[in-house]
Amino acid sequence: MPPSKRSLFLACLMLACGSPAPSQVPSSRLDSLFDRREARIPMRDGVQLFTVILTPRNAAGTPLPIILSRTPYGTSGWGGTLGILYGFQELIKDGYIFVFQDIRGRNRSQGTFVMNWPACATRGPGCLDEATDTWDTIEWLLRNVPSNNGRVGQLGISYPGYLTNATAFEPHPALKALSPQATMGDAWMGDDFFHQGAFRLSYGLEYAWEMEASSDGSITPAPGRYDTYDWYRSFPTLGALADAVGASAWPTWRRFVEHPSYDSVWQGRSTPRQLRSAPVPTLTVGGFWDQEDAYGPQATYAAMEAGDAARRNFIVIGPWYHGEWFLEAGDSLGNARFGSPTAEYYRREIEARWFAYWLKGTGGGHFAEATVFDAGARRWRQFDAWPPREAVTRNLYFHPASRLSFEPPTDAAGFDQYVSDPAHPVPYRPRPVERTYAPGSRWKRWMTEDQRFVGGRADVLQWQTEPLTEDITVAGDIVAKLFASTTGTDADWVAKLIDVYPDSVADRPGMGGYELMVAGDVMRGRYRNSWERPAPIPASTPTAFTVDLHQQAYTFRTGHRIMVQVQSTWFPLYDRNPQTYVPNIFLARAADYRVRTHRIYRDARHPSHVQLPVVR
Ligand code: PG9
Repeated sequence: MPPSKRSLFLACLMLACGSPAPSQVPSSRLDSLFDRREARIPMRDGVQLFTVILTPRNAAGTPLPIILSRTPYGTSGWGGTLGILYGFQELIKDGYIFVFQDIRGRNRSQGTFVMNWPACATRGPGCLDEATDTWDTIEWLLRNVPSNNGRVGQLGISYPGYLTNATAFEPHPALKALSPQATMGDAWMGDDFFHQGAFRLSYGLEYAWEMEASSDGSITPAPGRYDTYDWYRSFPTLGALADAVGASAWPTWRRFVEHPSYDSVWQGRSTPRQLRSAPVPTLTVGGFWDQEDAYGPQATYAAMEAGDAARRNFIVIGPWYHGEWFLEAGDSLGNARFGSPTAEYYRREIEARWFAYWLKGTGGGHFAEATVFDAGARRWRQFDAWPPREAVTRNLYFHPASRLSFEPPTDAAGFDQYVSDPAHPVPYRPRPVERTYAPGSRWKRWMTEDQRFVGGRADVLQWQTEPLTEDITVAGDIVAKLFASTTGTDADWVAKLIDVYPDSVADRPGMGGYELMVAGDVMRGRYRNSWERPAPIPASTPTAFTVDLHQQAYTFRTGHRIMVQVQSTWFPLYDRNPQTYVPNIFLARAADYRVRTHRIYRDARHPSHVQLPVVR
């Protein structure tokens, strides 16, 4: 595919186009709606950034605000002028000048692309980063775009969401509203490339391949098998895989290899670690089932909230995959049904009103601090703090015979165990595991797959409650506290919180007994005491591990059960832990990968449990 089509295709898959948007506007309407102008905007160092400016034809000289979106995926793609016909329909009706820009080194812009370009450590004349490029762009737009009203908003989803957050490091005074959406907040801690130390193998490799084997996304990753589970498993080590595909030529892959732990390279790229307040009114948007960047919106909102004395910081989290709210109706995700078009509601009632207030001064300006969708109860909820202050932590404890209950264990000893074999890892979703962004890939909905597909495996443990006699609603942070041991010296711990549907679901018989993952994540055991300084796990010794499962707003309904699953592989989304401590897993030898026995303890001294934030 030619480069421009390729990047359009890439962005399309990331944002899941292909599922027709509910009320599509034919693409020929772009020309009838807007006057299009292309510009090469000079940055302070002389580099020119390719920019498309769309001015509504019917504006007739009325001063309008500008909405800016910057992208690495091409201004003609879904994050640019094509997407405008889908996700921006409500904004188009209200009347804005839309501006799309290729960032440095991507597509038609000059300069060098740096994946997640770190913000300047100190601001000054020599400093250059995404914030300075955005400042220079806005300065130029204000002077050169006729009939702008001097007010600018910025939004973007995913990488463009990260770019929107980056603007906050040095916001231009004309910038009046920001909406970072599905933002990559911290690529090591919980977003695209690592989760709590475990490397996102398939995503990290395929994304770096797509973005860095060419400057315009024109290279498609080409795993040698349709079922990439088999393909990734055929390489005994990460080094063998990298050699086979030439990954050492890609800067981001080299970053993985040279910086496997949470050092200054990752910390310097983490927006939550650096943003301390919201200098501009900010509406952060995320999805609870975002398969790429669920953590970023939660973490960046929380970081900005810490210093938000001016009350400019707001959050929306819906029942969505990565960017679903931009293109779809949002009434379902995989087999989960939400009872109403949640994405349409968000675009019309929240996003459009948000920009109209801050950029045009229309509306009352009353926005809930937090608006979240409870997919179990199928309703939107508003809170005046996020996580809600009224949430009470209740612990769900593991017991013998696969039981889970709010009663702590009293036994003096007790554990369940499994054999974890890196040669036979647990798939993270039902096979075949198509290439991440392959046409028809089930990537975007994997987090809502029925977890029964692994329930019968001997290397997946599970505990579940009796059918609930009343609804239990959670809102906020969910955390698994595991007491575990390995016969080796390193191990990964995956914990999943699951809603088990009743056996009989009257209106949808096919959902009988469905196991919907409400929250889940992985942590790499070597980082249990420090993300910066890994250490071996003492062999065969009960040891405490914390797995952050992040946030949810969800009602487990009467008659449903709550389940927790624990396992040690989630492949090939996460690489295999050798289960033998080596200083750098990217350099591990085949002989380091060993079969180990893992125990999860559930006695009075080692009461493994999941912490639930329970609200009314
Ligand atoms: N999840 C993609 C990404 C964002 C930021 C860094 C790396 C990858 C994206 O969809 O843009």
